[in-house]
Amino acid sequence: MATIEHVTAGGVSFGLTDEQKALRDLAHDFAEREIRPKEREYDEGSIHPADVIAKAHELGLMNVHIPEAYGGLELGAFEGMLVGEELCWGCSGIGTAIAANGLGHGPVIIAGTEEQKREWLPPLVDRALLTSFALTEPNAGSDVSGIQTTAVRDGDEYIVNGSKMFITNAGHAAWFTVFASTNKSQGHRGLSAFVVPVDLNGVVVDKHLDKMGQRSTDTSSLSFTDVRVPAANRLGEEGEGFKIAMKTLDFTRPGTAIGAVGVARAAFEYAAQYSKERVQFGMPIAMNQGINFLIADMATKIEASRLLCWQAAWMIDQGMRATLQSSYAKRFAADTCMEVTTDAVQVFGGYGYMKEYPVEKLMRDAKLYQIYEGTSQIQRLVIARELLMPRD
Ligand code: COS
Repeated sequence: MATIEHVTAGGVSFGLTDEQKALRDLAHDFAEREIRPKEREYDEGSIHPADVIAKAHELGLMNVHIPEAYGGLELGAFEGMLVGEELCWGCSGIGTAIAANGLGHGPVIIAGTEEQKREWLPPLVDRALLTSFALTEPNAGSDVSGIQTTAVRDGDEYIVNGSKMFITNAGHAAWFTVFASTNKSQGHRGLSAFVVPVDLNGVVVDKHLDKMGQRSTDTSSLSFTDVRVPAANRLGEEGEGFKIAMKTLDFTRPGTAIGAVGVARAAFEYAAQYSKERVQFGMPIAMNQGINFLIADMATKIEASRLLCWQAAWMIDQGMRATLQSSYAKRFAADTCMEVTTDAVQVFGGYGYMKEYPVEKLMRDAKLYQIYEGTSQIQRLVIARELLMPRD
């Protein structure tokens, strides 16, 4: 499917530089050679893709935003778009396992002190270590201010108690960014963020959760029982946890949304190809307007989704606040992905519903985009608030 390149309008350039094209081609090639051949087996077995993660890390396709000062590539949010779309075009289960590391260590980049960045970021460059963003709880999903995990100060430590739910890569993570309440009476203003290594006493990875789609990304629940976390591991001041979480999500939501574009593009490609091969009533079904209008709508919505992702990433790279644009991208790309993959199954008809064909997996994988990193309803809530009650 053609993508926009070298198009300029109103002073905004959509052209990719040679370096950006090379990065996209590297990621595409990696997805084709290393991810696609494994996607089915890893999906069926819900297998953690440690081998693929290690190779992505070696090639520089992981942790791409870590600043150069800490050994990283310091790629912009826009470059992240080019990598993310290709990896998830390969398989969003494997792609998410790679990309979610950015969510895990994002709060350190955003809110860490110089010392904290020196401690936590270089090891991620040296080795394919995983990190997790431990925000969601059994009773606090969309409502972040309802977090019940507590962190009580005791000298130069905090004692952390509570549990976390649906945590990406938690079963394989070296450390977690944990959001906990340091002052219950303050609601969202009482939340704080901590780096919690998995080997501290009292940290237990409870359960690998069995999911509908994106099955090769590990999703686990966690619990903390009297875990003594050094106060030096607190990111930002006490009470700044909520805003650190929101700023992290502003940055990562377009990165997740572009994964949905990759999945939708894969579904589109399979459906377009199949529609040209499948003959019914003496002609390829692509000749039928009922099908070719579907194909046209799929392509249009994918293109629009990509543009929204690119816009949000561009704003982030300009240092602008992109809360609204990140939610536009996440909402539209996630819903588009669900629609496009559902339509791809429709184009394949009975075959599309069979596991033997690739589109049923894509439809299962798509659903998660409407749920994680803020449901499509939460994105609408953010969009409406940003439009009707804007903050500066
Ligand atoms: N950047 C900086 N600050 C932000 C912000 C952002 N994007 N969004 C909100 N804030 C600030 C607000 O300005 C407000 O500040 P004050 O305390 O100074 O007034 C504070 O944070 C609380 O904001 P708000 O009143 O909007 O909070 P709500 O409790 O109403 O929740 C939503 C806001 C729903 C947007 C938030 O809880 C959310 O994003 N939920 C979904 C969480 C999610 O994505 N979960 C998935 C798990 S991560 S894989």
